[in-house]
Amino acid sequence: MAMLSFEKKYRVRGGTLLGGDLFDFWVGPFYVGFFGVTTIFFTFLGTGLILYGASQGPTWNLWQISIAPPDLKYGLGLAPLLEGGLWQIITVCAIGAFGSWALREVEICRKLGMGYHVPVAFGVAIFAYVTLVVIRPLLLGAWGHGFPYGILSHLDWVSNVGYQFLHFHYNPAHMLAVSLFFATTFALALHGSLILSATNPGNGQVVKAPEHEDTFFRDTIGYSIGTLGIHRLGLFLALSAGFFSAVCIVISGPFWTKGWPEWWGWWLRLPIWS
Ligand code: UQ2
Repeated sequence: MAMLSFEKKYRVRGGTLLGGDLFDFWVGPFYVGFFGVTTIFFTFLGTGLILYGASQGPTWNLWQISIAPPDLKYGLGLAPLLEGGLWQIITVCAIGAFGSWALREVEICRKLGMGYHVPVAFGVAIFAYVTLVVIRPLLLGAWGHGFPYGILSHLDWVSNVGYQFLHFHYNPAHMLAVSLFFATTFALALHGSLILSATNPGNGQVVKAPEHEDTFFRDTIGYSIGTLGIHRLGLFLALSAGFFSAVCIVISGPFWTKGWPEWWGWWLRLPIWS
């Protein structure tokens, strides 16, 4: 079905979670909805506050601009605007914008009668962010444990927190997350190359079907996961990578305070060695 006639058929009222018919309309190609309005609100407010924070800082160098969280002495309380208060409001705006965007996706899924896979997948990314700036700081007792909003400063934060645990690569959840990130790129490389090889075979040649795709992998490794299966696997690998990234940072501090290499002492302490 051509896009324009498809849109006529599916650009229908209903499926909203909040606001009823009030915001149930489109602006050009974009669905608005109650959560479109809240997305715009939080995005503009948050971005404006970042710009204000930058104007109060020492530099306009894009790489060096940074909005820092409060000092640890403020604990879980509110901090003055220029001493982390901006970071706190910007964090609320970010979560408001990300959450609104996810709920707008849900409303569009409902309109189209589709599954909620996309907003659920986005939800895992939001969860990873919220773990860094809310859950872990709450568990550690200070907003100052959040990461600063700056291009270079957030890299410094990752490096510093990593070295606090001597060698972060020994964190078992970090190992899992990294392996899942690699497996995700491996799966997408296999899938992307397979699809292009079948559907773009070269001038004058006929486009190949899933039978060819299945046969390629049966011939090479004796197994094909299938056309639907590869997408289930891809989603599973990618979401697992994000999930275990959140786990690896939330256990660092709240549940393990020594160096990560030491964690592996449990293996040396097994009674079977004596
Ligand atoms: C496949 C299949 C596809 C694919 C790919 C495979 C026809 C178009 C890539 C092969 C994938 C396998 C065997 C799984 C590999 C496992 C990991 C953990 C990366 O069989 O079906 O559909 O795109």
